[in-house]
Amino acid sequence: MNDLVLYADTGFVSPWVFHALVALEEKRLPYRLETVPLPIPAAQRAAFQARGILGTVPMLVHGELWVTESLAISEYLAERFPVPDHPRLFPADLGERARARQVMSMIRTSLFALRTDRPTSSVFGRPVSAPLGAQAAADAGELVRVATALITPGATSLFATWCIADVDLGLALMRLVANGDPVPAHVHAYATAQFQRRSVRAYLSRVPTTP
Ligand SMILES: N[C@@H](CCC(=O)N[C@@H](CS)C(=O)NCC(=O)O)C(=O)O
Repeated sequence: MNDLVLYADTGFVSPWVFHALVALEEKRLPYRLETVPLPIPAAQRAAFQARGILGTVPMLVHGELWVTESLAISEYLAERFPVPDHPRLFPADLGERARARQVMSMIRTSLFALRTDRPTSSVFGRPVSAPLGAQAAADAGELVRVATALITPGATSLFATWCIADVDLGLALMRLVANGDPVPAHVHAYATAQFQRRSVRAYLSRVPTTP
C-alpha cells in the first residue's frame, strides 16, 4: 500500500523526471516506474489531475498521496525518509540548503533559450550541431557565470557533501558539455562527475537508445 511509484515520460527527456528519479535512487528507495508518452494523452492527464491535481510528470505516488512537481517530490522524499536512516538529499546547513534551493529554482525558471537550443535529448541522446542562438548564448554565459561562482576548482559538489542541487546544475551544464560548447575545465569536470554517480547512471540506463 505504501509502495512508491514514479510516473516518468517514455522518452526519458524530462529534466524534472531526471531530478525525481535521481532523488529516489540517492535515497536508495525501492520504487516502481511507470511511463506515459509526452504530450500526456487526455485520459491519462485527466486521471493524473483527479488524483494529483496537476497533469504532469514526474508524478510520485506513495500510498494515498499523488504529487507532481520535481522539487515537491524530492522535498517529500527528504522529509518522509529522513537522515540518519536514509541518505541525505539536501544540505544539513541552512545557508547551504538555501543556496541549493536558489540554484534549483533558477534552473527551473530561466535559461529557456538554452533549453530550446540544447534540449536534454542532445545530452541523453544525439548531440545537436547547430550553434547556439544569441539568446541561448546569453543563457549559457549566465549559467557558466553562476557555476563558476559556486564551484571550487577540483570540487565535484557545491558544498562539502553532495546534494540534489548538484545533479540539477550538472544536467544544466551538460547541455553545453555534451554538445561541445565551451565550459571552463573545472566546471566541465564537475558536470561530468555528476553523470558518474550511481543514481544518474541508473537514470541513463533507462533512456531509450536512438536508432
Ligand atoms: N515544474 C514541473 C515541470 C513538469 C513538466 O513540465 N513536465 C512535463 C514534461 S517535461 C509534462 O509533464 N508535460 C505534460 C505534457 O506535455 O503533456 C516540475 O518541476 O516537475
